[in-house]
Amino acid sequence: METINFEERFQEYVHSEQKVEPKHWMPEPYRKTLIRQISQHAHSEVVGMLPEANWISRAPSLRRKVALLAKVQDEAGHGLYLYSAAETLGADRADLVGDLLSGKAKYSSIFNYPTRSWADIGAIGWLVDGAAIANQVMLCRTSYGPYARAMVRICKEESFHQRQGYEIMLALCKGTKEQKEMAQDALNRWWWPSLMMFGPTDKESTNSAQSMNWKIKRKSNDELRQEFIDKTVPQAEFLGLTIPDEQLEWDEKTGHYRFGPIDWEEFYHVLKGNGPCNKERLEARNKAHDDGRWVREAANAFAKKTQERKGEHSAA
Ligand code: BYC
Repeated sequence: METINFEERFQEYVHSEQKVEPKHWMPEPYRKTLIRQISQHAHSEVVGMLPEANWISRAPSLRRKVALLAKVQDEAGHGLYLYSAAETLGADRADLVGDLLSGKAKYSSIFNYPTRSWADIGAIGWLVDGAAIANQVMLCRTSYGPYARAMVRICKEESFHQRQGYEIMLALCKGTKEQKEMAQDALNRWWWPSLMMFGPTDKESTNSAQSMNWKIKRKSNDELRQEFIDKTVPQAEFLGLTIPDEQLEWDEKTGHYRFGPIDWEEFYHVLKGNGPCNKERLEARNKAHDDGRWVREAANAFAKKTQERKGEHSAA
């Protein structure tokens, strides 16, 4: 009798570019990796609302305020699609959120930096959303169907976010000397943390090899970081701003920019919870969760009542 090797079949299936769906057989480590990545991604969207929300009430015009509000609301939506995608793998949303609130779960390092001036909102849209797009366009082709489909919509919204940020930078760079200095200062502070968003170097990345073999990740951390740099340097030149890297240099031979060393010590420091705003972000999320308790309780009570009424009707 022929024995079926499910793992081999699974590997062949993903290598033939077919999507894995929630009810398909999948290796347990594949499921766990996806829950880890998708939930970290969801947490990043939700925590990512905080640094920007800091500026909603101080946006310099009604138009800027409306655009920023829409962007922050989109991020809440991204968090929701992503938690739903994680639920299709059997994860319990309350557990995932609980891990974020207790500090057990990771979220993107970038959101542990403060937003000191309005130019930071421009820099986040331009650089942070720019980096997010570079990473997430590849995820539209990830092997897990619900994640890939969520990413298509998320990427469309991210590209509006990126333009929103670049437009703020453009206005500041065309403005007064002080405004341009503000834009340069924001670029100086956000450049290196944005490069860290792509994760450790390929050599240090613990999950990449397996995730690429399962076609969860389609490009490596270093490849995506390089793509982002190559795309962003000309945008900085157009703004008349200087990238804060003295070693940045166009390499004719490779067709890529060479760049200086990334401070990985800082990256791991932030990951361990010691970045400038880690504590503040977790406190804000915990407070929002506690303040929203009555909404969850009301929604659950309503759902229960609706269910009971349905039961009464079908019994009658
Ligand atoms: N920050 O083996 P590696 C957004 C962790 S939100 C924190 O390379 P992997 C936006 C990594 O999790 C942007 N942790 O991991 C929202 C792993 O830890 P564990 C978020 C990081 O998973 C609002 C360890 O380091 N985007 O767009 O293969 C406003 C080793 O790394 C970071 C996503 O989440 C980091 N920067 O690759 C604006 C996209 N980097 O779990 C914008 C989906 C690495 O083993 N995620 N770590 O303990 C991914 O594509 C991948 O998970 C990553 C990391 C490329 C981030």
